[in-house]
Amino acid sequence: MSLNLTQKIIKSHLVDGELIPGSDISIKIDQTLTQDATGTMVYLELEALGIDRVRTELSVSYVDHNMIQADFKNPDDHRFLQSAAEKFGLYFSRPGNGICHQVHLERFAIPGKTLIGSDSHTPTAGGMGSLAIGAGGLDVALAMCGIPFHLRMPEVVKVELLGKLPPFVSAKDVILELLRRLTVKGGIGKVMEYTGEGVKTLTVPQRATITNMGAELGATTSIFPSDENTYKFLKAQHRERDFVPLSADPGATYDREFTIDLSTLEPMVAKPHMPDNVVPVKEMEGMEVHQIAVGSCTNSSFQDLYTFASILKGHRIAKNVTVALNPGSRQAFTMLSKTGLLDELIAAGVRILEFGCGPCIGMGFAPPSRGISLRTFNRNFKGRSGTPDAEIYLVSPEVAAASAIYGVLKDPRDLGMAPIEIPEPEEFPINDAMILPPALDSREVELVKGPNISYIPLPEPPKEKIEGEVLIKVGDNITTDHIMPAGAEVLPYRSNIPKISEYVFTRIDPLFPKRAKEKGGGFVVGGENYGQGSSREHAAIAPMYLGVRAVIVKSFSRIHKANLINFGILPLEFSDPSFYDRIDQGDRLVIEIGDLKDSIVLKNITKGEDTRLICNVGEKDREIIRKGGALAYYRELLRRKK
Ligand code: MIC
Ligand code: SF4
Repeated sequence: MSLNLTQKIIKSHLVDGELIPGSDISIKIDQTLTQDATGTMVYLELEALGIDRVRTELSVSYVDHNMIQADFKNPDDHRFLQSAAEKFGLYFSRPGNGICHQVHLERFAIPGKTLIGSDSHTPTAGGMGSLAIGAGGLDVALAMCGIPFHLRMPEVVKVELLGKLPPFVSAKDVILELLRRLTVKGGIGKVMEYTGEGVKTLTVPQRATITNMGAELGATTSIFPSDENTYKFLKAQHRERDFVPLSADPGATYDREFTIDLSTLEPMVAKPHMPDNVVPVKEMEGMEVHQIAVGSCTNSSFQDLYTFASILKGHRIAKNVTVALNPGSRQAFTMLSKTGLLDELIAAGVRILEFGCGPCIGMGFAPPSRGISLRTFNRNFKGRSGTPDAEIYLVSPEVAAASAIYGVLKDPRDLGMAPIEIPEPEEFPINDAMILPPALDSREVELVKGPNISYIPLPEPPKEKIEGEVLIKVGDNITTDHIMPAGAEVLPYRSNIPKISEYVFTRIDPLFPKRAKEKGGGFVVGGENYGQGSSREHAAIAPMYLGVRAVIVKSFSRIHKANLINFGILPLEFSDPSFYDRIDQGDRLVIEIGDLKDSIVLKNITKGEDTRLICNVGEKDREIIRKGGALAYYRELLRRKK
């Protein structure tokens, strides 16, 4: 039978289940990655699971999100992560080496391998032909213990690319166009598989921009075939031995298909406050801009930096804008400096920030009040930049550069410049000195924990009947940034659940944590696509710590739902979505879960009404919830295996 590329990789890693969309499957995981903001929990979980050494082919711990080091908390986390990498046998990418996804693409990703990462943009490695999936931290810890990754078999969507991008139109515009067409819910339960003649016109970093931001579609992952461009990239990384040619079988079928003609695309912009609020730049040209930020895991490859710098060459940034760059990796930046273009950026007045996530996750370079900020990033959720009333627009490096010169949103095609020939390096400068290899013998290594590194609270197994108040009612597309904000104030508490729980939902309702504690916990009610965005399991652990027992919504995002299950919070969906309108914050609810079947009765005592809720999870997940979460469930399993 002819298989598409996604099915081929899943089939070759399948441990359990069948390739039937929607059914439960588990797959063997070859590689894992973590970053510091989710990683501290992951290694506390690994410690709690009681294993000595990771069982994957390769696991890497990156430090890229929080490097502000305003006090001891942050460097303590880095030291803990380094000691954990040593103890459990991981590679450790030191602070300042670059953003996990960019470095992983350069140095570790391999076509045809499975990768899960405790970061939602792990699909970046799909640009290399890896099946790369974002997951909650505990799922990544379990994969490191050799436990197969459990998911619903996704539908596979064929995205056929035709033609070639016109000058000054970017890979970013491809994914913005997809977001415009499909919305932030359009990819849920799906893998976006790219095929067609247009594929060979895109380099690996351009493909990675597209697969990276496929996360914003809610897709399980996105993937490109592995072809001669993949070989060229790997060879330039001195990794040609990792090359495997991969593509869909001739005659492979897909669950859905559509086409994008690259030659018809134009520069696009995602307006505040959602990545799918996309219009052509032309529609908004001339809008005054106060700040421009270039970088993030979406657009900070050498090619992106080269494009940005080539357009700025010989210009000064306009006096009404400040412009900053956070390069994706030391390698990309070194390469830029070798071309001489770094000097041009400095001369133009661009501020050079650290090689890391930086402003993308609100770690510095916040916009001014009501400021308009253009960013080459992937998320523009309200408040994420650190300035609650800022307006964030997502654009390509080409649009960012043109706008930096004029101080207004500018279509780069109107600059009158000759098209930029982006060089495809024959060889990248390889220097892995900032990646510490796994220790050979780690029996004596101790985990180094600072005073801010706390414990992992565990949920109670659920009672047959749960009664409580609706602590908050929220709308559609609520992100994990709404549930558990990040940024410079909150990120230092990622290793300290009691402390970070004081910030749950505070971007929507500052009184939420206090109310949840006073009421002794209760329920959260939400709309469609609840929990979209990041993979941070803190958006489940911290509400669980505050006593949230069930989240009742119209529909969930994939990673957040898995995190709720892992931490024993019941993920429930309305069988009749109109019942959502008949519940208010403060209503007293009872849910009778009995032995946790898929249909559960909800009684709204305040309104005197009943409805049915659906607990749409597989049998294994039911058992996990019954046992009081995945840590308790798997700890017992691993102990028995020993
Ligand atoms: C993000 O882009 O939101 C993050 C910060 O990278 C998160 C991970 C985190 O919250 O630590 C993600 O995308 O998963
Ligand atoms: Fe870092 Fe931003 Fe990428 Fe998240 S989206 S990994 S914060 S650069």
